[in-house]
Amino acid sequence: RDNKCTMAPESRFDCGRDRLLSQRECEQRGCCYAPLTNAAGAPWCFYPSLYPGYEMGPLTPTTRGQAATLSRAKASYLPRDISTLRLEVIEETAGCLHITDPSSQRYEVKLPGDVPESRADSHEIRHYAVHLGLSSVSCLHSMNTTVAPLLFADQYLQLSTQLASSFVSGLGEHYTPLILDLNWTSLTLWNRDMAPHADANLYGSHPFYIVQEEDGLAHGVFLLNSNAIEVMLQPTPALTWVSTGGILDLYIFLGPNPQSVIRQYLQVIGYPTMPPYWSLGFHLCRWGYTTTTTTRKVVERMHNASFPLDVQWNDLDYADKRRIFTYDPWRFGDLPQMVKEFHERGMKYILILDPGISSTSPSGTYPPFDHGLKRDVFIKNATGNILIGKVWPGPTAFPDFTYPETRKWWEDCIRDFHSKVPVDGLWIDMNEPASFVQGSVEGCPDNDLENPPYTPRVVGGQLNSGTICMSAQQNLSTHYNLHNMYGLAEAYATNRAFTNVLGKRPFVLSRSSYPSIGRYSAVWTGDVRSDWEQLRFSIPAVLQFSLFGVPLVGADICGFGGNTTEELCVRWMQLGAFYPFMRNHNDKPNAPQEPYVFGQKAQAAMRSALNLRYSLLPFLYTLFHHAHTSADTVARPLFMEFPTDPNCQTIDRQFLWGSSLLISPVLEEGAVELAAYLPPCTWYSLHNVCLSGQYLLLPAPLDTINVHVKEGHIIPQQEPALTTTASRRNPFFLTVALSAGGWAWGDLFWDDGESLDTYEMGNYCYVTFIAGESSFSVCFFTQVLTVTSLALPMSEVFTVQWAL
Ligand code: MIG
Repeated sequence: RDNKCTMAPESRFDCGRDRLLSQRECEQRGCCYAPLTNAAGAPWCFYPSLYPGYEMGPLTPTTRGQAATLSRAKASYLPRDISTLRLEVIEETAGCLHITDPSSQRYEVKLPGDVPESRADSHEIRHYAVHLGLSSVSCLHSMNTTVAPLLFADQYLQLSTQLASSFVSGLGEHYTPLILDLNWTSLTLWNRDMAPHADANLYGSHPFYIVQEEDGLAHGVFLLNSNAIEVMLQPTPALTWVSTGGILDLYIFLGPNPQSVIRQYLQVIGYPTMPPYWSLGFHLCRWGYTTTTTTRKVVERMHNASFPLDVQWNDLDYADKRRIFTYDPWRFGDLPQMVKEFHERGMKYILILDPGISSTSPSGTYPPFDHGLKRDVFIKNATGNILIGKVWPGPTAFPDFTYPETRKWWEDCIRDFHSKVPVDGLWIDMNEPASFVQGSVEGCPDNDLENPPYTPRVVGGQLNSGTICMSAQQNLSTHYNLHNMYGLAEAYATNRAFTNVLGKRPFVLSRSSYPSIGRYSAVWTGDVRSDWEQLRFSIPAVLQFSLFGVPLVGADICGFGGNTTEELCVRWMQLGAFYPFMRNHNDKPNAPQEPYVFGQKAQAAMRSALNLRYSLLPFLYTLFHHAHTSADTVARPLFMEFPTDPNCQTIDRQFLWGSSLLISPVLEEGAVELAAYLPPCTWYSLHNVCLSGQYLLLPAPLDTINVHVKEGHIIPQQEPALTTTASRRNPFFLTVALSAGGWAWGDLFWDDGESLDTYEMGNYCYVTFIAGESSFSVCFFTQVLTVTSLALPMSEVFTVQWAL
């Protein structure tokens, strides 16, 4: 017995995860008990090397792969243990392990929308499996899940796996570096209205991780499960999934490189949507633009100070008594007129929608609630009455977006509102869903859903903290099972409804997220504070959403909480100019942070960052095209592009746009230079300074953000303007960075920027640029329709003017 308990502290797997155990209780479980004084975090009660668990029966072929029965002779220590399981090992898709209870129908995740179309390269996954000589059984082994016992009880599912390396990313949404800390940390996936800070479960849940292995190889794992999940990370290196329900539906993506891991993941959850062109422009928002007069003045001052601005926003201020689908008759009485004026300037307008529907307006005065009642769209409590929580308008009911009739009602609400206020985008906030009372105004019943045998570490200590009751009833299942998908369901409903209303590409911005949300919505990283640390952590936050298939993402520029400073705001505008989604947003009580409130020097720096972004929008838009059609990432971690360069494995203070533009922002107060890493090849600044070398100290005065083009690439650009409506009419130009061999390549996707399915229907233009041998050619649709030969200048980076 003893020698089964002698593993090194870092290789111990916790046997007392569900609760704290005394020595006696630990040993009653048949586990090892050995206190440690010097290995902080390692468990004292842990599984011995041989611990009784499920025995696997023979594998028999199924239509999808092979299946076996798992059975255990003696129940585990967990309540409502399930002693017979069905294991299916699936070979046709990336799905590898599928573990269910054959004797009862357990909740299983169903992502909204159609199953993603099978993509041209969907055989890639099987191809690699064959290539690596994996049979279904070795697929099991490639995970090495035998390091600790599998547990499967009604409300506690546990699976451990060894990790191929310590370079693990993903498992959002958390406030972490890009590479997760494996030193006995735990990450809970439970959507929560919570300002980003360490050790907290935040707005979204993404049970997906990617592991960088040796030699540039990578693999990824996705647990398709929407219950509360806690992931334990330990230095073995190893990882343990604990979920409070559902089934174990585990996908393994074999890569072999990081970018193909992400593509394989997105083949399961869906490729990102193509955003409207204007949504890549600059967005300005704050809580506290209290009237249309104020809002108009903001636009006026931006314009007068020559700052590009595509989209003006309003927060809750616009709504009458904070009720969505209404507007305040006094402060926002001429809202429709204001939106019209913005449109006449070539601008767009977005406002906020919270899901909570006020339930206390006098009957007949607030149609969204009255109609919702009639159409039975609201979530019910355990006894079948409408569950009432509390949000900004006071007592509120919550639409059940998993119910088809709710989605129709939502579309009717949007259509009706849009006929009065022709908004261009919708901002869906508070959709964790957040509530100011725990569970409901009447509390929650005392049962196993509200107080499960094991509650993962969540902010507030209980699953129903800051949200609605777990035993609330939705069309598809209980809220206990569906909570993490509330925001996704709302984003899906909003995207579909808004598409039908507009007949154009919709723009939706969601706070809460779950896998596949990138098909429907952009995401922002919530209530970040105005400080340097939060500026710095916004990069891994944005890059993580890239890994999750949500390329259109950004943090609130200059910070949401607290007052910004001029220097911080300049640096944040410079970095924010390279967030795929660029919005400056501020909380109500704070000092203003619109670009025009600062001194002339700061304004000049912000203006040049904005103009730089606007000049690069054709390139950014083309990257979104590749995200939409090939699941490429837009904002890209260095390790994706240079997987074999060990120096890139952990970098998250710099990042790339696509494969050719390297962004190295200043993240420290007072800094005027910056230690940057340039992967080995030649890089050019946009001002024709050639750099090579690896670790460099780059000058970075306040008016500068360092951006470098990789040799061999051509960046399509356009003269900036105050809106994309105007900039899209400006001449294009190309920045060409020749390789040592004297050639370069680039491309451009161009369409009208707003129609639906332009790629799918062929209403676009795709241009390839090739420079080499003193000639320059422009090819349309890869066939050479127009070839312009020009004498190339002798310098290594140069600009070509060109008109489409
Ligand atoms: O409880 O609508 O994250 O961006 O300004 C705060 C007011 C509600 C939270 C969002 C924030 C927004 C704010 N909202």
